[in-house]
Amino acid sequence: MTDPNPESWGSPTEPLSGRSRRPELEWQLAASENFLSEISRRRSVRDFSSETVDRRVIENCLLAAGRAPSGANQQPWHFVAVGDAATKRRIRQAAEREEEEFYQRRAPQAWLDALQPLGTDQHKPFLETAPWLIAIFAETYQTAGEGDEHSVKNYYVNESVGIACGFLLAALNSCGLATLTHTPSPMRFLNEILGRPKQEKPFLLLVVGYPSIDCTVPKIGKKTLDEISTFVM
Ligand code: IYR
Repeated sequence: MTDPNPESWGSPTEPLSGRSRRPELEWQLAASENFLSEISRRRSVRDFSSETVDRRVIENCLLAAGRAPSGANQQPWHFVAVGDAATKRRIRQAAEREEEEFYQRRAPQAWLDALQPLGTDQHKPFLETAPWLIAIFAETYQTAGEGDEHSVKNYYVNESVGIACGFLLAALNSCGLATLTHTPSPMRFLNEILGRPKQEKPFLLLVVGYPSIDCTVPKIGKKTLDEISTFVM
């Protein structure tokens, strides 16, 4: 039988702070509109300027990403923020090798057709131009350290890391930074270049900075509310 005493169900609890008040509807509508208008400004950018971004801004955004909910609160993510020119160059070289393979041989014609509106190709100069690259790794299981045979499985890893990346994109956008979600495939070269252990699967390579002055973006739209949602009420 379940123990009726909630204190014995799990870890100790604490009062929920800061979220007990029910907000006024007017405030809530304005907040949702502001968030929508801010996030609507986000575009995937492929022409970056080399203007620097203070490390503390990146740190705050990573802390925001780390607030994401995760399976069993295992927080199965690791972020590597790369601002070093030599490391960015190595990443660009490795990514372009994979991309060339992709565009010249691996990608089926249907995939190339789907990418046509984006105007992408194997050349990725932004991996060197942008001030920061953030490689996000998904921790499939945990070990106590190198050589440790005993491992603990993580749950809902892709969902958890995907949510953390969403938080990160929103945080970076909120402080006026442009981003590109880049996924050279396969991305295992990131483990080697960045010295991450094999249980960490490269999940996403984020390019972060400011758009170049003459930056253009493809003319593409987003689906309407009716297209993306259904209300049952
Ligand atoms: N990784 C390649 C191809 C690519 C694939 C998808 I799906 C995109 O939305 C964009 C690009 C590249 O970065 O060029």
